[in-house]
Amino acid sequence: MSNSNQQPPKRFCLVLIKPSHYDDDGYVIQWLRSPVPSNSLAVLHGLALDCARRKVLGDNVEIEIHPLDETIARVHPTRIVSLVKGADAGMVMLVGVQSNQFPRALDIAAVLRERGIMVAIGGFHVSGTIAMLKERDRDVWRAEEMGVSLFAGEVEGRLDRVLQDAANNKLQPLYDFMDDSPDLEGAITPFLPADIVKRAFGNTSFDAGRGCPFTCSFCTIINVQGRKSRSRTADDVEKIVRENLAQDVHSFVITDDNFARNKNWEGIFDRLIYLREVEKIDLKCSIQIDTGCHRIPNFIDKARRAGVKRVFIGLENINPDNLSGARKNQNKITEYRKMLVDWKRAGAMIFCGYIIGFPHDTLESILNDVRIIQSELPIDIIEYTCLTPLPGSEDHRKLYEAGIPMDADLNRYDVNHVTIAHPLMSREEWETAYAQASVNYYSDEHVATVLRRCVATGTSPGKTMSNLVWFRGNTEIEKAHPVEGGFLRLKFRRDRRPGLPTEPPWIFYPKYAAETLWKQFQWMSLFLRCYFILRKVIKDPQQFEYNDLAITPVMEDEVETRELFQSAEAHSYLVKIQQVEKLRHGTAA
Ligand code: B12
Ligand code: SF4
Repeated sequence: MSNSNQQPPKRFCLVLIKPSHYDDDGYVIQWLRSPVPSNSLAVLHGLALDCARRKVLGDNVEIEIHPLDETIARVHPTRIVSLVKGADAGMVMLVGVQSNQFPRALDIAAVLRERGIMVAIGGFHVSGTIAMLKERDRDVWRAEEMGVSLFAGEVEGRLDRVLQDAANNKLQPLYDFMDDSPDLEGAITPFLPADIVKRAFGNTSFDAGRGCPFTCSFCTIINVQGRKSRSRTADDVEKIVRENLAQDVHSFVITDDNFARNKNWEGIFDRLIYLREVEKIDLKCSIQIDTGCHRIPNFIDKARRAGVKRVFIGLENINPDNLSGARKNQNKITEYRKMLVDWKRAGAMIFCGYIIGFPHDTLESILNDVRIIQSELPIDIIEYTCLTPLPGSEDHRKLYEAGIPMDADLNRYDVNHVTIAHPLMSREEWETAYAQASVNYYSDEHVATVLRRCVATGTSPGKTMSNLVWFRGNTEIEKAHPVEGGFLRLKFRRDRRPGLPTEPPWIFYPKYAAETLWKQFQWMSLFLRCYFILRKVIKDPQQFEYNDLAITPVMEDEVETRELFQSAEAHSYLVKIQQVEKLRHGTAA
């Protein structure tokens, strides 16, 4: 048959946008470079590529995909309208939209919907509120009103249908798969193109599994992804690694909330060990785990051999009453040091999440806890967050159902803002405690201590110093939470939150230039200060003999000697666990 009779292929334009959110001044938070790429975007992009390859819209339709991570790329809604209208058909997907990103997502959607573009939105805010609330959340309802299609649940195995509905102009108002979580074994693998990965300092991300068995009341994950571990296989993970090695990407952020409870953790580690030790492939990764992971036989040792260089641990608090109030009973303060020392021995850089604003916290208790952590626990980096009733969590549902006031602006649900009242602290005290905890932890003196511990235990002091600078600088200089921080803040005059005035050029540009120069100056001086601390530490002839309360091996009498166990709350916790131990061994409590 002659080619001249064939129709040229039709183009379906699919734009995938992972939105950012607004800063306190109403400008979109964006950077020239930002270290953690969006796994939600990687997942949707991987699935969309698969749909394009399989030609799910028909043999004569090419699906062209445009992934955009707004944290590192400017989103021009009007240009996107032209892009979609320039094709034969198309749609925009707002992906992985968290609660704090929902207002920004709606602002993008509004422009697109006004111009007749089909838009669908999914991610934790839609899924979490649909899972937990009896009524429709106010902002989700606004999306529906605009004619935005909602997607609740996970899209593996379901993207064909959404795309086909869009191609037939029959996008449904709601796709609800909350009761039917897909199996991840053999699922299409997440993938981000090299140009996005480069802007994330060469890191890419993938989720090796979803779901967590625990029941923390502030957590959304268990209500959205469930409590049963669903995992990718070792073969899937090898495929992800090889696809990325092919584009010269060697650094992976594994985004499972709790990789230690991934049912395939061992098989996945064994495969990574094979790649590193037998095939001599240079790869490294970061994982998130819980505080009980050191009790899993071989976990830490295999993590080390699999190239785990950074671990994120949900320590959350050192007050047992706060932990049990949040049903985080798996966090046992008596085991913190053993677990941390084991990771130190494995040479990993330790990042701990720490929540500020639990009901028993006061300004004084928080600063006292920071001091105890500094002297007794071998943590490298602390990531502070404000206790936030995140939509999708049990905390949020309870407050919502009880009619207790919560901040109405979802943009503030970024765990960097106070959004509820506290029983013991005023809002100002809570905000002061949150800011001061960071200032105190990242003091020059403590930076020196952390670096000394690194040298003595075999973690890279240079890399740790860079992370200390990063966390301190993003908090103090950029006023951004470090995990959503970046290098060189970008601001666009016209990208301001609706409702706030567009500043005239003669005010905006000089202010932005002065602010940028001042910030770079502060970054430079912070870097140099920490660099000189590092030099002093590594020039110390006694550097390898350094020892202190935090890195010394765990001893029997610690509950009597360490300040960590001297509070009234710690005392009653110790009594309780001693009673449990006695019962377990058959003696009367
Ligand atoms: C890795 C991670 C990060 C990474 C990367 C972000 C990312 N999304 O990849 C970093 C470190 C940057 C990060 C930062 C933050 N994060 Co975060 N993060 C996670 C984590 C642990 C994994 C994300 C992930 O990969 N999920 C897997 C993906 C595939 O799931 P998904 O996004 O839901 O997408 C699926 C479906 O929803 C659906 N879908 C999604 N979008 C769409 C769109 C359409 C159209 C369709 C059809 C389908 C669809 O398909 C996907 C595949 O099935 C989650 C918890 C979790 N388990 O998800 C928290 C989580 C998303 N983060 C959260 C928060 C609060 C934050 C921060 C605000 C605060 C902080 N300090 O941590 C910042 C925000 C910064 C930012 N710009 O994203 C909350 C959000 C809660 C909420 N109600 O909004 C979560 C749920 C954790 C928690 N504490 O409860 N995070
Ligand atoms: S351990 Fe982490 S992921 Fe699991 S329920 Fe608690 S907060 Fe959620």
